[in-house]
Amino acid sequence: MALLEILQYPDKRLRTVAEAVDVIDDATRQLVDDMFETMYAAPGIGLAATQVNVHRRIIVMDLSAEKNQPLCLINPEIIKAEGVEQTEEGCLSVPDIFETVERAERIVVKALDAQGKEFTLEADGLLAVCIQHEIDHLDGNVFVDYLSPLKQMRVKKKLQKARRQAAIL
Ligand code: GNR
Ligand code: NI
Repeated sequence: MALLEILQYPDKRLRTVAEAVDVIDDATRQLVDDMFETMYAAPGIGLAATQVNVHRRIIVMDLSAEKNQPLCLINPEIIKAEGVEQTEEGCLSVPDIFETVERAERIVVKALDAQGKEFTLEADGLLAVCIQHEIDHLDGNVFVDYLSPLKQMRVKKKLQKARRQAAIL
């Protein structure tokens, strides 16, 4: 097990489009384990491989309060989406920034689990939001991209300031 480094916005590597996984081998399962450990330690409710600079289509999530319901999606595909919902989102790659984003309200997603078995999942609420947020990462997108240019500039300034402060302390 290992903790992985999480890329920080606006790191250009977050713009990489991840490639589909074709073989799920021991190294892939090791990566999934390390991603879970990194997500739980952060702590976060989801993590995309893109955020740990691995550009393959792998997502881990756990929305349970007890942190005992790990969910791994490999090569996820949204096969149905309906409705619109606004939710306040955050991101481990954009620390301490929370902004409202519009997403589909209900989705059906098809993916492989860590054993390579295909499954479909119907999701709404925060789970649906999180899946869409993570698939965005795999496509090189960050939730900040949905904000107005002015808000995006403010987010960048706030993150710069926080990093300057952290460097001094
Ligand atoms: O931990 C996270 N919380 C969160 C809250 C609202 C909407 C999306 C998320 S995902 C985020 C973890 C993360 O950055 N995943 O990419
Ligand atoms: Ni994120």
